[in-house]
Amino acid sequence: YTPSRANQEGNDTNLPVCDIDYKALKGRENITMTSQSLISLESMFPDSHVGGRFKPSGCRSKYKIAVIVPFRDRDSHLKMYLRNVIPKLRRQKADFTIYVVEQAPGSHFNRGMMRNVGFAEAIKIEDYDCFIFNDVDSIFEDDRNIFRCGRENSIRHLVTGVDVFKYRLKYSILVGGIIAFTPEQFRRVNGYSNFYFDWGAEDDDIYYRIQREKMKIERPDENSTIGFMSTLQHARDPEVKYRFDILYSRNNVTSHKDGLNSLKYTVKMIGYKKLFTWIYVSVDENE
Ligand code: BGN
Repeated sequence: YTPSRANQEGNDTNLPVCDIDYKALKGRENITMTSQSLISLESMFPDSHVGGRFKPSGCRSKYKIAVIVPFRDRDSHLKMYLRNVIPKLRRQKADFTIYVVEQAPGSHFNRGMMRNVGFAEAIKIEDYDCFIFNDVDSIFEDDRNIFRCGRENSIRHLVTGVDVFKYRLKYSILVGGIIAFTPEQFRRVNGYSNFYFDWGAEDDDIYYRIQREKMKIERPDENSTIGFMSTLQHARDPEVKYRFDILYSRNNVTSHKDGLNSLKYTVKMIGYKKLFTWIYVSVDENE
């Protein structure tokens, strides 16, 4: 009994392909702050499939989406994330599964690596069409901001403005927060660098990988509020000390051998929960 087999229950192929019903979308909304328990959250969404997969009823989504959320020590953010993001994605009639990739103690947090692990593990479970990497503190405000990938040479960054930067991007090449890659696109850039332990710069690093591959960044309409995002507040994380040096000296030289193809980790546990699939992973910082 594997989740992928369970997900094949019921023959979806007879259903018509879903059209997004733009009238059923709510548009931009304030984030709902909640201190609900996970159990009460689960009871809000009784019809999820094993491992937290959601599928629309009555139609078949065009794409299967994995949402990869790197995680450590942010229980309250995770609950807020689930509370706000799941209803929006359901209104978009997405076929999606959230993967919470939690880094075990013993090494500094490495967000790039957690995203790489999420990709590598999720693709073993299902044949996803699109991977959306989403920080647990980054919540999209508008359900018209459809969670989907760009075509071929176009990486879709789903953010045009961030609340704490006056609803702008901090700088034009920012690709943090929420970003979508097809499996082909993610492999082409060799995923994220594994070098950045602690906070910062791994997103800038992948920007240069995208640029090196001569792919472009697309975003929702910059003249509307559709791409606006709220952030959940937290104490500042320790920063990667030499991130400027790593970013500028190493990226172009080593990105073809630092990333998905050099990723080393140990999966300690996979939990197929009601609202997400939990991947608990340890990495060796000194390797
Ligand atoms: C930047 C960080 C990003 C982060 C954004 C938004 C760096 C490296 C500079 C060379 N980049 O400053 O990682 O997503 O802020 O907070 O620190």
